Amino acid sequence: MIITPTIPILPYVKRNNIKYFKLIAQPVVREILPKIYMNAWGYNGITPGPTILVYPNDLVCIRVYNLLPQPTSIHWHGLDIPNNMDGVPAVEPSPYIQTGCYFDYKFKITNPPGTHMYHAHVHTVVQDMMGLAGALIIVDPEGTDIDRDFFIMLGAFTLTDIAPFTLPAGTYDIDPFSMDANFFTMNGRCFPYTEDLLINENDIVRIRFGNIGMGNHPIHLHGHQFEVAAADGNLIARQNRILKNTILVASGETWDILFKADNPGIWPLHCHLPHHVSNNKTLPLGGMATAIRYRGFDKEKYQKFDICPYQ
Ligand SMILES: [Cu+2]
Repeated sequence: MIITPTIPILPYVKRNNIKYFKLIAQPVVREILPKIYMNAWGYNGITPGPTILVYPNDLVCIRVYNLLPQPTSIHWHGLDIPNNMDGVPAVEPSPYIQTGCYFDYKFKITNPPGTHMYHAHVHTVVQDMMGLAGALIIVDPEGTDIDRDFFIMLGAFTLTDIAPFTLPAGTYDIDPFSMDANFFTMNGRCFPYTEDLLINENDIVRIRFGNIGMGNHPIHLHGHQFEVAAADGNLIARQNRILKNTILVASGETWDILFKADNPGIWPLHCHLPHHVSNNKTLPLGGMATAIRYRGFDKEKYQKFDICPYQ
């Protein structure tokens, strides 16, 4: 099962061997921290949009409605599909979806299992930065030895009219042209409002990262080394994998990492750029951070520092 904390899986209806999905591009209000809301754009009421799960060789029809105040499209980022379904009308024979209209993207999933994304590709400088993006994951039908499988979309937003060094409750607009983001998200929320990744000791854990945005994010995991298992949805052969504890997730990239849960605790998983783990320049840990939390871990027992750890 693929878990996308705080983001739902997109339902579908199957008829005549075709999977029918529906996405509505629309303005959404996203609570990124308790009582701090941003006026964003997203799909089906949320940003990032719902996660699309498909299998190799699936025939899909994804109907995209446009309730935005300008034309839009969806680009199926990383998928090898026909030119007219790729969603870049400025270049390709693929249509603009005008306000109030819809388009059916119809294609066959020809890529192997892997992590991909979808995002708007009209007025990209605005629409991507307003939040029009989501995950499209091609699931391995063979199943795997993965016990816990997470997806995290990285994000960065510039909220306007909020004084730096403060976090007043309110609803704020996004400046999509800004190069100076003040809020950094995992699946559309900032720490400590991100959701922990719950695991069990001895689990084999996969975390899939995606990034559509202005920034590049070196994501660091504490307490473990991980295998870099896939790049842009392409599996890396086991003998070619490197062990790391920080992976740079650049804009447009997806990376899958794998590790064995062999060090019980509550371990940070966060972007290593200091500005990206702050909420609007305030001091406490915030932004693009979450925790890997082992079930049953007794934090209080480990807080007794008078016990010599070497015994
Ligand atoms: Cu970052």
